[in-house]
Amino acid sequence: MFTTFKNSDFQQQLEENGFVVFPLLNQEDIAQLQNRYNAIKHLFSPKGFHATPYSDNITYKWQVHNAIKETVVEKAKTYFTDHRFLVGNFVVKEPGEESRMPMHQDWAFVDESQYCSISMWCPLVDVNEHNGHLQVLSKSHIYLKGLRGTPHFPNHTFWASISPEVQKKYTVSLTIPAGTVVAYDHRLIHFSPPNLSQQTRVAINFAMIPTAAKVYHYYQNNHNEIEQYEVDTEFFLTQKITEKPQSGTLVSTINNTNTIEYPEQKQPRTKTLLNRLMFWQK
Ligand SMILES: O=C(O)CCC(=O)C(=O)O
Repeated sequence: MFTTFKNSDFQQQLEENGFVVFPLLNQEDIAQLQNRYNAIKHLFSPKGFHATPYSDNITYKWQVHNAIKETVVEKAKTYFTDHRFLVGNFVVKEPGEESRMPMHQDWAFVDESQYCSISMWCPLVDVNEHNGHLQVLSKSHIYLKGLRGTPHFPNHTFWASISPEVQKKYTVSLTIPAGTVVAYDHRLIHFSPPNLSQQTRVAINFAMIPTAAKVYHYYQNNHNEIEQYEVDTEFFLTQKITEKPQSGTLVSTINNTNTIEYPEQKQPRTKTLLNRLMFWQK
C-alpha cells in the first residue's frame, strides 16, 4: 500500500475512510489568502458555486495558483511523505440556493493503481450546515471504481444512483473552523449544501501528489473511449476544461467502466442463466 502521510493515524484514517481532518492554516495565513482573493475576485465571480478551473482567464488562474502555493506549500509538505504541490484553486459559494454542489468525485490525477493523490480543501471562514460545509461519503474511495475526468465523466446520473441506504449510512458532515483542512483521496465522493448565509464562503482546494508519480488527465472522446494524457501543472492552468486537451502527450486510450460496489448498494438486476431456467420451469 502506498503511504501518503507521515503520521500513522492519519494514514490509517485515509485508508479506511478516504479522508482526514486537521488544522493547517493560522489566522495570518487565512487573512492573507482572503485578501488575495478579494484583490482578484473581479476577474472571476459568477453567481452560485464557482471554482478557479472553470475560469478561462489564464492570468487569473496563475495568480490563484501562486497565491495558494506561496501560503501553504511548506506547511502542507510537513504532513506528507515525499509529495509535491500540483495546482491550487479557490472554491467559492456566493450566497443563495444555486450554490449547492451535488455529489461528485474529483478527476484522477495519477495512476491510482499505484499511487494516491490528495485534495486539500480548507475553508477561510468557519463552515456549518448553513453556509456550505463539506460533506463526504466515507469509504467511497474504496467502493467507487473507475476513472474520472473531462468533459464530464462519470456524470451526475452515475453518482446520483448511489442508493439512499448507502447515502444515509456513509455521509459525514464536516462542520469545521476556518483554516482546518479536509485532506481527501481524489476518489472520495463529496458534496456541499447551498450557502444560505449573507457572506460569501471562500475555501481553497489544492492537490498534493507523490513526487514519483507521473501526472495524468483523462478525457472522454466522442467514441466514449478514455484518452489518457501525460500533463504538468501548466496544463491545469491553461486548458479550457470543457474542451479536448490542447497540451500534454496522449499515452493511451482506455476502455473504462465506473461501478459502485458498496455492500449495501442494490445492483441492477441481470438475468442469469439460473433465473431464466427458473422462469421456463414455471
Ligand atoms: O467548496 C465546496 O463546497 C465543494 C468543493 C468541491 O466540490 C471541490 O473542490 O471539488
